[in-house]
Amino acid sequence: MSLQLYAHPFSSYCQKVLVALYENGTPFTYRVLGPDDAKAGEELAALWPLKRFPVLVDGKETILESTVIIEHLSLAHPGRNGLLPTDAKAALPVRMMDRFFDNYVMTPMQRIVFDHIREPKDRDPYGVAEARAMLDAAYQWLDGRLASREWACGRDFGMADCAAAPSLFYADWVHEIDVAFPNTRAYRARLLARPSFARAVDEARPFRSWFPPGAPDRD
Ligand SMILES: N[C@@H](CCC(=O)N[C@@H](CS)C(=O)NCC(=O)O)C(=O)O
Repeated sequence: MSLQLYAHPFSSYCQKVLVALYENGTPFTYRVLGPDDAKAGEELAALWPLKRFPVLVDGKETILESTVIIEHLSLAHPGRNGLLPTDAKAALPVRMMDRFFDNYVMTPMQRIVFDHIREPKDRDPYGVAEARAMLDAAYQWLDGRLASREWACGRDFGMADCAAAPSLFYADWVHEIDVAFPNTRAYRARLLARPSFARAVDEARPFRSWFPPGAPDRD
């Protein structure tokens, strides 16, 4: 049975998984969530009542969480890019950097984005200021790490880069990476030039008007 991915092209966590799939040309059925396919939304709610996406269905297995989906793909559907080293110890830095991008780039980025959806009376300026400070600290730490690395963990593009691509892409839209962090800025540009992520970005272009703070006229 083919893989089925419940996802939306404009969603950052879905792009993370799409990059992994596109890196390896892994065939899958794309169940695009949205008003054009109510059935896909109903199926998602039945599979995962928390209704967060992406969700991957592989035969009888339902796999939740973008990181676990990529780990599943690398074990069950390995392609030319393994995405994670097979050696357990060597895989740890990849998992560490995946957590870094989800927790300290994606999470504060989403906090800023979601603040824009709230009624003005419910906005949280303190939380947004905290998120901006977190992003600056993350950009700075990453800048040092990338001084000697092409990708998040060195020469091989892997799972951590799948997480980095959409998180830095959108984070830069809400809190631009300062010119004081040239390695982080150059890494984001390399990610955008990577064909797997360039494809995900192109597929999401029609939805840019949905971006709550307003998408900038670039990228
Ligand atoms: N930790 C989850 C996060 C998934 C997530 O937050 N997805 C967002 C889209 S980027 C979502 O489902 N949003 C729907 C909502 O908040 O109702 C993962 O890694 O897959």
